[in-house]
Parts: sequence; C-alpha cells; structure tokens
Amino acid sequence: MQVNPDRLLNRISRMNAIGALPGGGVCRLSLTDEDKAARDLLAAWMREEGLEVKIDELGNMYGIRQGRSSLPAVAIGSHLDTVTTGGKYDGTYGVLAGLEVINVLNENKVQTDRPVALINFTNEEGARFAPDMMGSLVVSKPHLRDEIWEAKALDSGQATIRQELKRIGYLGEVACGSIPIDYYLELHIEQGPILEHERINIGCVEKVQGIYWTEYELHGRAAHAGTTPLAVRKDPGLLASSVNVFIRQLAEQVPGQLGTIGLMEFTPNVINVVPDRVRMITDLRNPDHDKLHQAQRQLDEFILVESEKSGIKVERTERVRLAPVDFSKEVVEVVATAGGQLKLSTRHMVSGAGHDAQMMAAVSKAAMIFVPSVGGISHNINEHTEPADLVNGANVLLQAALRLAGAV
Ligand code: HGY
Ligand code: MN
Ligand code: MN
Repeated sequence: MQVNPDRLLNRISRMNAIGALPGGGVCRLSLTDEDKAARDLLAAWMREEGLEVKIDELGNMYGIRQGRSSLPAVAIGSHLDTVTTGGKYDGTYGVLAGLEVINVLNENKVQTDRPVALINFTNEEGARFAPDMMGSLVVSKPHLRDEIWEAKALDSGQATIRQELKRIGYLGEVACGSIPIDYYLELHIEQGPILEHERINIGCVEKVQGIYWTEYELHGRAAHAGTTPLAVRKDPGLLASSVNVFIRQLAEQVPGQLGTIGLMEFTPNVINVVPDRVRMITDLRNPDHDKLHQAQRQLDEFILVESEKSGIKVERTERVRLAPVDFSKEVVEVVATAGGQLKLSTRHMVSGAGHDAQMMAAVSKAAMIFVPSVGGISHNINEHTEPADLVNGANVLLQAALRLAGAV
C-alpha cells in the first residue's frame, strides 16, 4: 500500500493557491480570510473522505475516521497557517499527507483498530498572534483557554483570538483536549540543512529544542536628528541594535544556542527623528534547558545595565517559555522501522523549529518525521522539497500510522 503521489501533490498545490504570493510562496496568517479559505477547503476534503469533522474552542479542526474499537485515536496533525513569507510545505505538507493517508486507508478499505484523527491546529506559527503552537498548547493545557482567547494580534489591529475565530466561523464548541488521543504523528519538512547535507531520506525526530520569546518595549525620547547632541539623546534604536549584537555574541559563546530578533518596530519610524520607542521580540533557542535559561538571564542583565546607562525605560513581557521536549521512544522507533522497511535511509535528530508535536507530546506518545529541505531554507518563499522526498515522507507516515492504529 502506497500513497498516490499525484493526488498528494495536486492537493498541496490547490491548497497553496490560497494566499499565494507573487513569485511563489504563501501567506496565510492565522485566522485571516486566507486561513478561513484554507480551513473551508480542508473541511470539504475531510467530508469527501467520510470523516467526522469537529471544531474545538480554539478552532483546531479534527477529521475523525472511526476504528473498530473506541480506543483513543492515532492523530496525524500539523498546521495550515503560515508566516508572511511562507513556503509551500511548512505545515501544509503534514496536514495534506495525513489526508492522503486516510484516502489510502479508505480506497483500500482498511479497518484499523483505533480511530485515526487528522488535525489542523490553529496558529502554529505565532506570526500574527503569540504564542506560537497556540492551538496545540490549549489542547495540552485546556485551563489556558480563556487567557489565550484574549490574546491580541501582534499587528496594529489588536483583534483577539476569540473575535477572529468567531469572525471566520471557527469558534467551535468541542472542549480543547476532550478528544481522546494516545498517539500523535507529525510529518514536516526539516527546515534546516542536515538531511540534504548528509543525503538522508528520513529524519526520525526524537526531540524539539526549547524556545523563549520575550517582548521588550524600549521607551526613549523622540528628538531632531540634526540638532540633538549625542550626549543628550535617549535613543532606544541604539539600545535595540546593541541588543541584537549581544544576542549574536551570546549565540556564538553558548553551545547549541541560537538567538534572533525578527520583529523590531521603530516609532515614529521617520528618517530624521531619533526614535521615541522601539518594540522588539527576541527568540532564543537551545536543546539544553539550563543553557537556554542562562542565556535569557544574561540577555535581561545586559538590557537592564544598558538601559539604565542610557536612560531608556524598558517594559518586558514573556511571550513564550517552552522547555525542550523529548518524543516517545516507542513512536520514534515505529518511524525508524517504517523508513527502514521502505528501504529509505534514516537518522535520528533534534528539531530546531517548534512544532505542534511538542505540545502533543505532553498528552500523547508523539514523534515527528522529517524530509529534506533544499538548501535548508524555510520561512522563505523559496522553501522547497523534492516531490520524491515528499512522497517518501508520506509513505513513512502511512506505514507508521498503520502500525500504531493496528491495521487489520
Ligand atoms: O517558531 C517556530 O519554530 C515555528 O515555526 N512556529
Ligand atoms: Mn511548521
Ligand atoms: Mn513555521
């Protein structure tokens, strides 16, 4: 039993017509009209496959294929939302490969012991609303529902999650975390250079590194660029730039450490005005939690000292605090075995990117399957994975799902 390559690739390109960017790539920010259109298309495909479609309170979408027993499900999930410079495969590939697996089960009239549930999680990217992996976070921690409902968009619109879910018709009634799931599989592009560099077909992901997002509002004093002597300036732009340099030095000094500032907004953002305010969100990552915590502490210490020196007032908000997560050894081995049986080369690895699987690992036995990314590029409209690799990954997903669901 194999997946149908044309059907999988056609669905991916049909889905990527939604939010398509000129020159390739996709922009489907969470809970926008593009996200709604993608959700509606997936729901139609789920129904075509005879799945029972459920929507929970965070808008997570479930397509459930009944099994012979009422044991907790084997879930296959990922996300349809993208970053603003999204590629064709980040998230979309995993959701539609999961749909393809269900399509193959149906056309071969396979009865599984366990139900199989296809999931599209809300706001995995965190590009419009923080935190990222939001929908799966609330599935793993339902008590966070009300707080997350009130999360405001990072853009000027400031719409809340609940308002936007209602607006696009995906404020579901099913309680987050109420659908019983024992196993969770996520197929994803690696988004890094390792598999391509080592010419390996399949990554058996056993861990996801920790992620800390911290928002800083730096308040200085707007001033004339031409008349204000350096000594009297309170320039938050200068402080923000020194923070960026500090984060890179930290990353170079601390083993396994990465640091990025992808969001930095100047106000009033005018050529000849020393900025009044800078808003930035730092992204620190490390597979070692102690080192990550230490790096964050050093960063905060640096900002405190430098801001006091320059008379800048700092407002600090913790947006994401995710410890590294180990996946289920049992499920990782199911993935590795499936890859081997398909005569594909495999290697165990750590994920640099965050994924819904790291949330689902708290409430189910979870693991991920990676396929190579050309040039290791992602969160970039030039993201690419070869069709043969896309098909390999989907076939490993199919075999792993059959094994976990107890195909008869
Ligand atoms: O931030 C991440 O790693 C993921 O793409 N949300
Ligand atoms: Mn992703
Ligand atoms: Mn992503």
